[in-house]
Formats: sequence, structure tokens, C-alpha cells
Amino acid sequence: MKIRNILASALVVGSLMASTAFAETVVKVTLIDKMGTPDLSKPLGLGMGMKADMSTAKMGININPKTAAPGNVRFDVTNLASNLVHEVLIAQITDENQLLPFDQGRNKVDEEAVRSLGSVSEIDPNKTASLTLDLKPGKYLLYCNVAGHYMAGMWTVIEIK
Ligand SMILES: [Cu+2]
Repeated sequence: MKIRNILASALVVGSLMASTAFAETVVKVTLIDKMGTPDLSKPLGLGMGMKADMSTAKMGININPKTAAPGNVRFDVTNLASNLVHEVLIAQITDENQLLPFDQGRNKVDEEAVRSLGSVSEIDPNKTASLTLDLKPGKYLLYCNVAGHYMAGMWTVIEIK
């Protein structure tokens, strides 16, 4: 009995710590593509800082909430696409008007030039994957770098403040 009590109190302490000291913000991330696949053979020009009309985008990333407190942020990424595999990379940016280094030939953001803080790769349709990052105040870009997807509108920005 004594051992059991000790275990029970250890569990209580453990769960208290989890809910206070290690509190994390959960951000729901959904990956969408509508009305079939756009023609991705050429960059579509819907990247960050390009001042494009994002309402024409057929692919996108939604987040909720759009801001979070500094510290641990858990991204629960769900791929709501009909049949495409997507991924999410996270990188710190200066602001939304910044243009990312882009490889036109490969139709991808130049990942060598944009330091990624973390990523969730190859999420199948209707699957969810999670990633937790310890984030400082600032702006962070979430984007999909499957060829063509970033320029098709698959990016969004979260502000940590
Ligand atoms: Cu994608």
C-alpha cells in the first residue's frame, strides 16, 4: 500500500507540472486544396510577399489561432486534401513582405537558403501529424514545399507575441 501511495503522489505531481511549467499552445493547422490540382508546371506566383490575390489560390494552409504566446507551440497538422500528400516546414521570417529565395527550375523554395526550424513531412490525406517547437517572439512562416505548392498558395504566417 505504501508504495502505491508514493506512486500516486508522484503521478499527481507529474500531471501538475505538465499543465503549468510545460504548458504549450496548440495550433491547429489544416492543409487544403480545392477543385482538383492546379497546373503546377510553372510557378503560380502566389508566394509570400508577392502581393497576389490569394483568393484565387487553390491550395492553402489555415491556422487557428493565428497568434500564440512564446514558448512551446504544438502544431497539429491535418491534411484535408482530397488525394495529395503535403508537408509543412516552419521558418522564421522578418515579415510577410519578404520574398523567399526560390528555385524556379524546381518550382520550390530554396531550402538551403531558408533555415527550417522543423518540419512534418509527407502527410497523407486525412492524416494528422504533430510537431512542437520552442518559439521566441517573432513571425514564422509555415509552408509546403512539394514542387509547385508554395507558389500555389500553400503558406501562412503565425505571429508569436
Ligand atoms: Cu502541398
